[in-house]
Amino acid sequence: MLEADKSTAEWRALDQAHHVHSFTDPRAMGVKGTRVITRGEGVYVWDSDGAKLLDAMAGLWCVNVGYGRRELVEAARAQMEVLPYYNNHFQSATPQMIELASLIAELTPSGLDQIVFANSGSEAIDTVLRLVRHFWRLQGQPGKQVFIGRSLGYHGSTLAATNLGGMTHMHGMDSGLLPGFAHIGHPHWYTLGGDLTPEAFGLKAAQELEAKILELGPENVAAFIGEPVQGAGGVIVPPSTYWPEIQRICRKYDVLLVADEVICGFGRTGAWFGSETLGIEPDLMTMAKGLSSGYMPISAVAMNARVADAINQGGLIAHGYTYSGHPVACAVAIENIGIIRRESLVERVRDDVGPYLQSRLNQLAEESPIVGEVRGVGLMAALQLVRDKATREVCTAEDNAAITCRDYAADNGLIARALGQAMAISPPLTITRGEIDELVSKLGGALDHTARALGKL
Ligand code: PXG
Repeated sequence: MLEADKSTAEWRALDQAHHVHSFTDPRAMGVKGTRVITRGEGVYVWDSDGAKLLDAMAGLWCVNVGYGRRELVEAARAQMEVLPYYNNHFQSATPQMIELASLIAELTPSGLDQIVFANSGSEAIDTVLRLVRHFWRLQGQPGKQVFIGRSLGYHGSTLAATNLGGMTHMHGMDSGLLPGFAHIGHPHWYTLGGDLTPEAFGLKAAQELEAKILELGPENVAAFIGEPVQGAGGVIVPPSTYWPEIQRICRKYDVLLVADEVICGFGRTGAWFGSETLGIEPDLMTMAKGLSSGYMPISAVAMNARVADAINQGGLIAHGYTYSGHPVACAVAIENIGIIRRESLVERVRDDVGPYLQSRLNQLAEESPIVGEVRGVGLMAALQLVRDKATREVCTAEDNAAITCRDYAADNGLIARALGQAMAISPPLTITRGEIDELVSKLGGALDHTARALGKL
């Protein structure tokens, strides 16, 4: 299945005839046509017309070590030869799942030492939901069942993950929320902070959690879940006051704190986990994406001793998937972590390319009449597109600014993400300063084009 197998027109016709896409309006795609990506190397991918694109989204925030890594190919091949499949049900294990579990326990902040495997971020989230509810029953508090998430939170698209998330257009597809889920607002100062300082707004946003817990009754609340930096919701980096206050409130009412590290984990923020960057000490963590750099589907939940000990002493754990701890996925994840360590990618993001990217984006924002805010940490960032910088009036859907910018960028060799009316980027951690310059220059071109379309340039 090489790119030369079929022409782009042939791929598009077959695609339209038989393939239903994720998060896509099929009518819009029918007009524009599918972009067929055929290969990747480093920070670049190529499409079926041979166009080379700098992938500033690392796939979907996941290809942390970049494309084309022979070490990962070899790890998968070697494992398939020896043992392509075995499971962890009914007291079985493979060496790979045992080794990976101990590696993850070593990398996560202290105390998160018990690991449950799954195959996607969404499945890890479902796993948390089931294990936490089980935990509270074992604790003799069966009433503690409600999970609190946040608006614009993204935790995946299984039923539980959709309900935990705060994407209203996703809730709409299921005719609203299921019982057992509640939400508070998100901590985006630029759009919601008004006249408050970011610090005062951070406290106010966190205190919504206390009000929600009291409204529901602490005896009914199982856990609060949040991404350290909200990813799909727009790369929302909370003010410094936010997470300490959230944590204080969780402890006060004995509500478990779950950090969804699916995007932030494995170096993205300049630490192994976003919880370290943001100063969070969660009771449970979910991880996926960067765990294997997207080369194989795999995810995990890490639990602290309080939760894990209760569950481990609570009888049969009636949970698990056929592919939980799949040996090929584990072998690839082990090698992927090896690459991140050998190439010091986490330190590189923290000390070198992360600060460089953020400072180049801030320059870009100063020069552009339509970028009101650059937010980000490490190698994740978003540029807020605005009508008016002085009043912080953001663009609306009618302006179509982010889509205009994204499409122009793609036509000119750059994949960036339109998130609401912001442009998001999250490139491979292997990106060089030279490639960041190329990224920023292409993004600048797309922003200028958008500013002209909006009559601002
Ligand atoms: N948690 C977080 C924080 C995520 O970002 C998931 C859970 C679910 O993972 P799976 O592997 O089930 O997809 C995610 C996934 C986007 C976009 O539009 C983001 C994700 C997935 C698809 C699209 O930016 N993140």
